[in-house]
Amino acid sequence: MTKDKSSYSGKDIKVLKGLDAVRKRPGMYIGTTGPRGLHHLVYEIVDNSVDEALAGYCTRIDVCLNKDGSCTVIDNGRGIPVDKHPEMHIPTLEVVLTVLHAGGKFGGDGYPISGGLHGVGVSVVNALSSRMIVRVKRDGGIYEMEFARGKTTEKMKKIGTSKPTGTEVIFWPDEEIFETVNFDFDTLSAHFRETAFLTKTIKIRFRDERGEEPKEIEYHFDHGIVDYVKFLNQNKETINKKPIYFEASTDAGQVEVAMQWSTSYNEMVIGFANNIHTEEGGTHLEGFRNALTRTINDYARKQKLLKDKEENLSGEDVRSGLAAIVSVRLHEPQFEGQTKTKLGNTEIRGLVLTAVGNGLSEYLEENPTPAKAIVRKALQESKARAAARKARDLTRRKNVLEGAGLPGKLADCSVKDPALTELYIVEGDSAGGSAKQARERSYQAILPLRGKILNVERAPLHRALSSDTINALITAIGTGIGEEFDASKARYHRIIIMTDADVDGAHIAILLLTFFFRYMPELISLGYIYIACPPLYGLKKKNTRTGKILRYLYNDEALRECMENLDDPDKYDVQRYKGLGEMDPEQLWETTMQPETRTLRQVTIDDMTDVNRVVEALMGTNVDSRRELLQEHAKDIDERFLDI
Ligand code: 0RA
Repeated sequence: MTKDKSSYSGKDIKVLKGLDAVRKRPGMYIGTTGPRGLHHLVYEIVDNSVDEALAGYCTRIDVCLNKDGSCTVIDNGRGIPVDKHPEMHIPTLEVVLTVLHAGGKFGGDGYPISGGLHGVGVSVVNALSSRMIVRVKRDGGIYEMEFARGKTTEKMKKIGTSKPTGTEVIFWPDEEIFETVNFDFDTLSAHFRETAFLTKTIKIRFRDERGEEPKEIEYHFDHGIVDYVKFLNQNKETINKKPIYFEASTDAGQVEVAMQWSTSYNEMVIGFANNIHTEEGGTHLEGFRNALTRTINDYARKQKLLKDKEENLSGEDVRSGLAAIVSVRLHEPQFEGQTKTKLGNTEIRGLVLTAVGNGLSEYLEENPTPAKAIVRKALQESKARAAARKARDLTRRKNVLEGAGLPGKLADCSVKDPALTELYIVEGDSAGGSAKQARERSYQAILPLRGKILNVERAPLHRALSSDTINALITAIGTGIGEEFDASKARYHRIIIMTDADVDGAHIAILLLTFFFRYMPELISLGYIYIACPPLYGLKKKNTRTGKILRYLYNDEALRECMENLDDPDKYDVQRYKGLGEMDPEQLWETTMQPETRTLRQVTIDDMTDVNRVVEALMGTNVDSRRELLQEHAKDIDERFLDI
């Protein structure tokens, strides 16, 4: 691509504010100082390199995790400008790295469209690094500068000459700021894969040199988001073998869409705005869904696949089994919502609506065989849904007749404000009984589940909805599911899965997580779903009548450590709890339910794609992919389940 490389100069950069603010309140800039915030540092630098790629100047990015805890990001873009800044009278490079929000992104024509993690800038990374080295190849030279905690420690100097251009950043995340400075290879790798899917021109090479054996992976996808939907559907039987793809652009921005249906029942429509995953949706997805439903119905009617008197296919019908990527790029994205991942720009709705309307109807006209298969799949879904609705209406009426909207087994709490209440989902009637006695009934509700929980990954919706357990869960939680889902109707803001600390308990927990992931994923995003951690062992003195437990131990390592530190281990007995039912209500309260002493693990979704793949592989019907995944993760399988 040929572009005028001299179009940008120091004057385009607007100066805003110092970096002390960032160190004082890091959360304001990177969300958290936990692992998520730590990884955001890497994304921020890489996103700047990606911006160079989107502007047509950069083709490869190398990321390396170094033995000394630092991270190196190298790109072959234009390089950060090194000329003297007209207002600040220091090198522009120094301005970009030491002044908050300095960057071509804010005004100026340096960039056509910028990504960036909500565009906080490389200076934020500098502020939060105990040390940073930047090398720039530009204007024929190689320039180097060094910083510590956002302050210049070595002025810019020329250290060599170079024809090729580019930027290299090495940074050491500050231990004074972050809870942990240990980068996770898998988390970063999944993010780079996503970035590479969304930016087809880019090659991202990722190395980890920290371990004995260095690890390395390279991402490059010639077909971009088309490769992405194929990846999402890799274990499934597809309906349109070749993903549908189209793109469009107007003054409002650009849109790119790829879509492919499979015979599965779930919907996987993922939206991005400037490469940022919009977890909470937004105008781009509204436009997409609207156009999709309308276009498929129009086509079905025209082809007489849908009779005149028949009702329209619903949005859920047409999206059943659909994997789609909707990626938009725009100049000034507005991010709204609880986690600032909902796109708010209204002009984007129309852009996507028109693009999908035109692109999809053209595809359907030109490809009658897959087009008809897609409509047939939606028709099937519609019939199943009608049958399920009938069944549900029946149970509803039954509930009304019985005078209660809530499941009979639910022992509800008396407080009504959901922000204060908790629902314990408990395996088995006996544990349920203990939990009912143990609980604080003002704000803790108990829902005991008897028998097997349906694996919703393998069941079509109408079957899931005829399961008593699933119905009890849905009515107790109160949000509804699918198009009726409304997070604000949640009756509890803490929903706690409490199962035995054994294999069966883990299995039940996974089935429940699968249910939440498929039917109420927003509750996971909102952080409402938790897993209770009951103790595995109780330690008590031998030959005492009271049998009082001195200590509870939650895993094998804690037990080993505890035994090593006892002066005379022979004086003690260790009791292994096989189930929640073995603890008396008081013990259950103390160890697992009392807010001051219990341990809860909040369930989070870091990467939808990976979770989706894992859930599909583990819970779906493809035996080979399940075996592969289990073998791959034989060591840490338990952790992986619980981190879904
Ligand atoms: C400010 C202005 C320009 C580029 C960059 C910063 C830039 C930052 C980073 C961070 C990592 N790699 C980067 N590459 C470039 C515009 C430069 C121009 O118009 O020539």
